[in-house]
Amino acid sequence: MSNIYHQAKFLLSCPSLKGCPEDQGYEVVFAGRSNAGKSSAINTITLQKKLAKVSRTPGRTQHLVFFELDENHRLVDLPGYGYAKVPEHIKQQWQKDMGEYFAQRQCLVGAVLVMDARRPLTKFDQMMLDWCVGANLPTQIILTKSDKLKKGAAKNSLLKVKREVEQYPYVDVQLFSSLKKQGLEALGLRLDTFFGYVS
Ligand SMILES: Nc1nc2c(ncn2[C@@H]2O[C@H](COP(=O)(O)OP(=O)(O)OP(=O)(O)O)[C@@H](O)[C@H]2O)c(=O)[nH]1
Ligand SMILES: [Mg+2]
Repeated sequence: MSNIYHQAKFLLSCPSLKGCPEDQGYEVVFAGRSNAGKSSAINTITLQKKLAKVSRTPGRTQHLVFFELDENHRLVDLPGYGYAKVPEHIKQQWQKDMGEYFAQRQCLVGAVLVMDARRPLTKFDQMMLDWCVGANLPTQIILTKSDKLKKGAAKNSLLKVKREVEQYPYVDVQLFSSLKKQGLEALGLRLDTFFGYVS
């Protein structure tokens, strides 16, 4: 995998689409339920412990957070959706904003859909997947926290999701653990293809 991810720097964060960086260059978004492990996955892929804020409390990331790899390439940490403890109208607004982000963002070249390996494809996960598929977006589903599952259970989870998404040619699935750094190389190679860093 390319080592461009290691040079990721915080660029900006914004509460809604209005504050996003200009829609140019190439962007890969990390999306998924709150507490799934999106921010942790960004830290893992960039080999930086504190780049994206990680928290045990679901709903930590409430802004769209942009990290730049260089002036034309960015990673984006989306707010976790499905968080139960924010008011319903804020949830609705997030959902609307995120739907628009997927549908309208021209520089978006790929998505990493982060799902908990222990309970993948919740209805929220399905909604995100529909946005990705609807936007014809190459998507890597990472089943995180795989360290919390025994080998057989992790494999079953992987097979289950694989079966569900085999109808979509641009969607792939892998196991991932930020804690054990499992699946890091596979994710890095997939990001490389999203960005076009193919050697
Ligand atoms: N065991 C284990 N714990 C993990 C892993 N990834 C994340 N966690 C833990 O899960 C919790 C949530 O992680 P975050 O990375 O903050 O999750 P997030 O999806 O960014 O959450 P929001 O910002 O709230 O949407 C933290 O306590 C992490 O330490 C993993 O691979 N294995
Ligand atoms: Mg987060």
